This record gives sequence, C-alpha cells and structure tokens, in this order.
Amino acid sequence: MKKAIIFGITGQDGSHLADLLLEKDYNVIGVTRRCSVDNTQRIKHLSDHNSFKLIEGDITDVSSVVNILKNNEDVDEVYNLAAQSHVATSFSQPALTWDITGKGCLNILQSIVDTGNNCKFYQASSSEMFGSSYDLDPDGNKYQDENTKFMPNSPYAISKCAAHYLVRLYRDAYNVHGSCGILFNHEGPRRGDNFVTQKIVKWTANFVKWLHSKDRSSTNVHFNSNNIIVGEDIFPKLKLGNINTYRDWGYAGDYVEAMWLMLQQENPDDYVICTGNSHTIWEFLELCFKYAGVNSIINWKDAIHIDPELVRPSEVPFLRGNCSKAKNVLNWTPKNDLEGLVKLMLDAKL
Ligand code: NAP
Ligand code: G4F
Repeated sequence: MKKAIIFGITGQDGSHLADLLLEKDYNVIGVTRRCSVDNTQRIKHLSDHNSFKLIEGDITDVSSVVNILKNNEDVDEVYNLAAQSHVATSFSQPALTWDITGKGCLNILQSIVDTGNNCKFYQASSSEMFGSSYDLDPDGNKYQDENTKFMPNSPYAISKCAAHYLVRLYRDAYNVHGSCGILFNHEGPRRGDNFVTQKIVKWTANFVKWLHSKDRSSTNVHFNSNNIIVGEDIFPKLKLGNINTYRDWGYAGDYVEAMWLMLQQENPDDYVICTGNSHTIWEFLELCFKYAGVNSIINWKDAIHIDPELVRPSEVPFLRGNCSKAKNVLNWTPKNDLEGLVKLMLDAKL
C-alpha cells in the first residue's frame, strides 16, 4: 500500500486528490492548519475512511514540516497543494502570500533533503506564472506551453515562480524527484466562493431560486445601477471586476489525475495541464445564464455591476494552454469541456 502526504488537503484540489488516491488504495495523510472554525467541509465524506488521517501542520513553520516528514519516513509521495491561492488577495497581502506560496515550498524541499527522504514530490505550479507572456502557433493563435517564458505580474505569480525554480534546483542539485504541474484554471462544485466561476454560479443559482420563490419570472423586470427590481422586490446585481480576460478552464477532478500521473513517471519533469480552449469571463457568465434558463428573463449585461474595487492592479489578460506534452508522456487528456463544467457547478448549487 503506497503512502501519500497532501499539504493543502482542505482545499479544492486536496479534496479531489484524496478521493483519487484513496480509490487507488493509498494511505493518505492530510495536513491541516489550526483554524478557529471547521475548515474540513470538502473532506467530511472521508472522515471515517480507514486509510485517511488528518494531522496538524503549517508549511510556513519549517519545524512542523520536518517533523511531519520525520514521522513518515516511509512516505512515497508528497503533494504540495498548500497556498494563499487568491491572486487579488496577493496584492493586499503580498508578504503572507510569499511566506506560504513561495517559502512554504522551500520549507518542504529542504525538509525532504535534511531528513534524507526518498519520496517523490509534486509542486502545484500555475499558469499565472506566464503573466502576459504567450507564444504564437503557425496560424497566429496565442498559447502557452512548457517553453513559454514566465512574466509573472502578481505577488502570487512571483511566489509560484520562485517555488517552481526551487523545485528545478533541488531536482538538479540534490536529486529530489520533484515535478511541477503548471495547471491552468480548474474549477468544480468544490471551488472556493471568491473565485470568479463559483461567484457567478452561486449568484445565478440564488437569483433563480429568488425568481421562482414568488413566481417572479412572469413579472416585468427593471433595474437601477445596483439592483434588479421585480414588482416591489429587489435583488442585488452581481458585482464583478474585469470580465474581458480570457481563461482556459477545466474540471478539477480531471486535473488531479494528471498530478498523480506525474509522480508515477521514472523521471521528474514539468507539465502544462489545460483544456486548450480559452473563453472570456463574460462568456462564462452567458453560458451560466443560458443553462440556468434566466437568459429569457434578463440579459446578463443588465444583471452585473462592474465594481472598480474588484479590478486588479495588474491583470493576466489571456491564458490558453497547450498540453501536448502531458498527452504524449502521461497519456492524460481533460474529460470535461466548459459546458460540462458549467452544468456540473450549477447543478450542485441548484
Ligand atoms: P485552495 O482551494 O485555495 O486550497 C489551498 C489549500 O492550502 C487549503 O487547504 C489551505 O488551507 C491550504 N493552506 C493555506 N495556507 C497554508 C499553510 N500555511 N499551511 C498549510 N496549508 C495551507 O486552492 P486549490 O484551488 O485547491 O489549488 C491547489 C493548489 O494549486 C494551490 O497551490 C494553488 O495555488 C494551485 N493552483 C490552483 C489552480 C486552480 O485553478 N485551482 C491553478 C493552478 C495552480 P485552509 O483550508 O486552512 O485555508
Ligand atoms: O477566478 P479568478 O480569481 O482566478 P485567477 O486569478 O485566474 O487565478 C486562479 O487560477 C490560477 C491559474 O491560472 C491559479 F493559480 C490561482 O490560484 C487561482 O486558482 O479570476 C479569473 C479572472 C481574473 O481575470 C479576474 O480579474 O476573473 C476576473 N474577475 C472579474 N471579476 C474576477 C472577478 N475574479 C474574481 N475572483 N472575482 C471577481 O469578482
């Protein structure tokens, strides 16, 4: 039976990865940090699983990481999914983001070396590292792959670049079997509420429920700058920032399989994981309205309010990955398209 440690177990990806590894008969140890309220919502269903255990730890505290590795000398695979993962928050809390997202990875790598552990290591790198950089295919279409240069433009992306280069260094200098998955945006019903897809899905589901709760759908709809007005009732508009950026969105459940596949390879390496399709935020919004059936009642343009406070100081304008390397080497392909993802997320909320 293989043993894995997951840092970031309480997050979206941590919970999906735990599901996958337990299905594959692993012993899974999840590291949670001390919290004043319960933060284990996404892994509640695993609490009684015989091969699943939670331990307390924090990747910013190197002695806590060393002890976790010392107490688990026989661990086969270590996954670092822990991060301050919200890009906008990284502008308001850059030092915290650096400590967790950048230095946290260093703490794990150095602990692996110092304890002489032979485990394989996975680092959650990010398409944010490309920033405003891209390459052009022969037809002039923009894309990013493993050879595209990084031009990080947020404290989050810079921290992720540092971690990415540290993995490469520890691979070359100390022979650590460390692989980086450069994952493009991936979403699903377990996505945090303050990422744009879940924010849109949650608002749409609440709006649908509100419309149906008093059969407001047959009444005339009016607007003011912040609200949707039906009869005497009001519903606040959806506040968004920049809706013209492009993202390559996939399903988180598909992407954790790629993480596992990377650690099954004889040699460590870096891989781009994505769908190869790119859409704007407003296209996601439009799809969501269509699937929820509200587009016949209200145009999405009338339902949103652009809030300048949600516009970031610096933005990643375009992301579209090319995952040919993962397809060829790992035999990995995404299973869900954007429409499937919207359905999955909305059905869960409705
Ligand atoms: P997430 O939902 O925000 O989860 C982050 C996890 O990190 C949570 O379990 C969080 O614990 C934990 N964490 C934060 N600070 C920690 C600390 N000091 N010590 C230990 N654990 C800590 O993120 P996700 O979407 O699952 O993403 C997983 C990883 O992939 C992250 O590193 C993210 O940056 C990266 N990534 C994500 C995407 C994406 O589209 N989802 C794309 C590329 C890369 P709490 O529950 O206690 O907060
Ligand atoms: O959903 P987002 O916050 O995701 P973002 O910034 O692309 O980062 C996510 O994906 C990265 C991989 O590329 C991960 F590394 C990272 O950890 C995270 O999971 O924002 C997507 C886009 C941005 O352009 C943002 O400016 O949506 C735009 N947006 C517009 N209005 C908004 C909002 N984003 C959020 N979170 N909230 C808004 O109201």
